[in-house]
Amino acid sequence: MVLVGADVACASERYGDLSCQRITLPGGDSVLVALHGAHVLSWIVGGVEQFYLSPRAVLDGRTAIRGGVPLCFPQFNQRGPLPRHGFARNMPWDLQSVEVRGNAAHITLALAANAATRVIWPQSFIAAFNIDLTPGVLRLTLSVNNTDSIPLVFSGALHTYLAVSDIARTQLMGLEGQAQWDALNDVHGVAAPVLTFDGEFDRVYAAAPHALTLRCGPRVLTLEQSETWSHTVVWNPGAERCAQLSDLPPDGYAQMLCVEAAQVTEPVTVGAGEVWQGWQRLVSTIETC
Ligand code: TA6
Repeated sequence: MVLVGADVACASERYGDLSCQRITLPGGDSVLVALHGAHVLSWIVGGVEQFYLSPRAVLDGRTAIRGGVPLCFPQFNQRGPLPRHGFARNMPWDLQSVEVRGNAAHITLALAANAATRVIWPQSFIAAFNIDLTPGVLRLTLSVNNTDSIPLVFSGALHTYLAVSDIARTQLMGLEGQAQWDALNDVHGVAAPVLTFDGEFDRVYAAAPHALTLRCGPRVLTLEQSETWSHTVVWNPGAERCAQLSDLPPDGYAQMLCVEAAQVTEPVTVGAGEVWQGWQRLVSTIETC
C-alpha cells in the first residue's frame, strides 16, 4: 500500500536497469531505494549526497551494487557457506508500503523465503527493511522474522558507504577503547580515539555503547546502531585494492568510507516464531563557525 501526504513526493524511477522509489520531503531531503536488494542508493540532505555510489556500480538487477547501503543477510562476508555477504543484496524485494506522517516518510520492503532463496538456504523467513526519513535523519531497520520451526542463524550488516570529500582528511571518532580486529593482518587490539585512513583499512570493532562521529571538513555525520548489532565494521579499500575492483574508479576509495552496523564473529540466533530487529541511525549536520 502506498499512502502519501500532500507535501511529500513519492515517485517511481529507473536507475540503470533498476526499479526504484524516491521519496522527497517538503524541505528537499530525499531517499532513493532500489527494489533490487532493498538497496538504498541515495540520501540527500540540504542538497548534499550523503552516500557514496560508485559511477562504475553494476546496475543490472542481478549484481551486488557498489555503494549506497548493501543489505548483507544472512551471512557476513565469507563467514559461512553462502554467497559472499549473503544473498539478500542480490534478490528482488517487494515494496510493501510508503507512509507519510507530517514531515516523516516510512518505506517498508520485504523479502520472504521463496524458490530462489531456498536453493541457497533452506530456511523459512520473512525479512523486512524499514527506511525512516525525517529532515537530516535516516534510520534503517532490518527485521528478521523466523517463520520456520527450527532456529534461524545469521550474520550480516548494513554495509553503509558514506560519501567523504577526501578520505585523507576524514576522521571517525567514538570507538576509543573498543576491541578491534584488523582483518588485513589478523591482529587483535584496541581502537584509538580517532581513526584516520591512509591505506587499505578493514577492521571489525566491538560496537560502542554510544554514537560515532564522522568528520570531513565542516560536514559531520553522527552514527548510532541498535545494541542488537554486536559489531561496527570500518572499511576502505585504499588505492591498491581499489584498483583491483572493477566496479570502483581508481580514485573511488578517496571518496568513501564504509561504517557498518554488523554481526560478524558470532551469529545471531532467532528462535522459531521469533523476530530480531537491528537498526542504524544517521544524522547529518554541517558545522558553522
Ligand atoms: O565489510 C567489509 C568487507 O567485508 C571487506 O572485507 C570488503 O571486501 C568489503 O566488505 C566489500 O565486499 P564486497 O563483497 O561488496 O566486495
